[in-house]
Amino acid sequence: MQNGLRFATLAVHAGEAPCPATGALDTPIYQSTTFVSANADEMAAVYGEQKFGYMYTRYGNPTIRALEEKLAALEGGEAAVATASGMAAISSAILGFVKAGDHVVASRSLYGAAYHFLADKLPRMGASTTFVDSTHPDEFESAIRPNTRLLYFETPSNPVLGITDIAAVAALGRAGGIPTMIDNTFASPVLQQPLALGVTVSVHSATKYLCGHGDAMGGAIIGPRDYIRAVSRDVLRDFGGVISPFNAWLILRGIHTLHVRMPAQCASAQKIAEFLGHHPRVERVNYPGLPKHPGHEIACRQMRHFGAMISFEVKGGYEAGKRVMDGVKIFARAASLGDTRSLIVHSASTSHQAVPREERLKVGITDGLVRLSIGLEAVEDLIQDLDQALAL
Ligand code: LCS
Repeated sequence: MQNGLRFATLAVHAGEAPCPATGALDTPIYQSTTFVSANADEMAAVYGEQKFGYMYTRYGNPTIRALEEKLAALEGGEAAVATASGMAAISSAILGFVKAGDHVVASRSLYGAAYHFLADKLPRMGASTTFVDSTHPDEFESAIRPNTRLLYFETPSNPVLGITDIAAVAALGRAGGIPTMIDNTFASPVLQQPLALGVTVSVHSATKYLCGHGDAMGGAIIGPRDYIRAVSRDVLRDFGGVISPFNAWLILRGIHTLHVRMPAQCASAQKIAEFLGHHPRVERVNYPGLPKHPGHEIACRQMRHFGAMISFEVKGGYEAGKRVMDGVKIFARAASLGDTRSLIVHSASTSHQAVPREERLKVGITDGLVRLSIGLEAVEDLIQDLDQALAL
């Protein structure tokens, strides 16, 4: 691809080209586990990497390769590797930096499974994590130890929409010679370009906005070429969390419209957040596009739009939150996010039911907290739906 092309052109074209053999314009799904060599010498050269070629889909596949090149182009990274899920991306990316005896400083406000990986799984491997409030980057700084090998955070964070100053954390990492890693799932590369702000590695649940249609699981790691090569060979090949060619193709197709979907979903989210902000039954709205949000100014600096995720506290606590979730007619009562369909979750009774109340309160997951993923329906219909559910 030519340098200097704009995001929309890259979203449509990067990583893809018509098939030279057939002229097929769309990238074929190479639904094959293995690839043939002409003779023993050629196979030896492919294995030895003296010659470029495919041999086995866990090691690489042309459809997956197209997705990886598109992801690298969109995120402005040197290279990318696609994975089976967001958690495969997060766990592999962390293991690309961390070994026994190492230490990680991570935000406390993270997607639950990412938190569990850092809090429970890393210690099993002899590494440890200190959790901090990443909305105060100085907390990162004071938690750094001589064996700290990674600073990890998510912004906006799931589900409370906390905003971390990306450039500030990246600068801390650079000053200490420590790599930094962001989960860029909530923003997507349309809204936020963390590598340009100095972050070392960006990870995604591609299951969400990148795919965009709620029909494929996937993940992505984007960063320096040598690191991506090391993660692919030393972690993914052995742990096995590779994406299927079909899911890679669905995500490739989803990305073609990412730059059109995302601003539309964000515009609706802004209107819904403003509506909720004025609603008498709503105690508080977490949306970085509202001037009242504590991270609003930072979000204005580092995001192009403010995202399509909102959470809000319903007056009346636990039962009131459940009532809103039960009352909606258009929003789907479902986990995940980034779909064309709008989704709703009452966190305390569903996604966070296993988390002790005091623990979830510490990260702002209050009893009446309801999370919305805003889709592509007419915003007036979504507002009406919430209005009638809040009136019940
Ligand atoms: N990172 C973030 C910010 C997420 O929200 C999720 C999943 C992941 C990583 C993991 O990605 P996966 O392995 O599922 O592709 N978030 C979910 C959620 O909020 N509800 O269900 C899944």
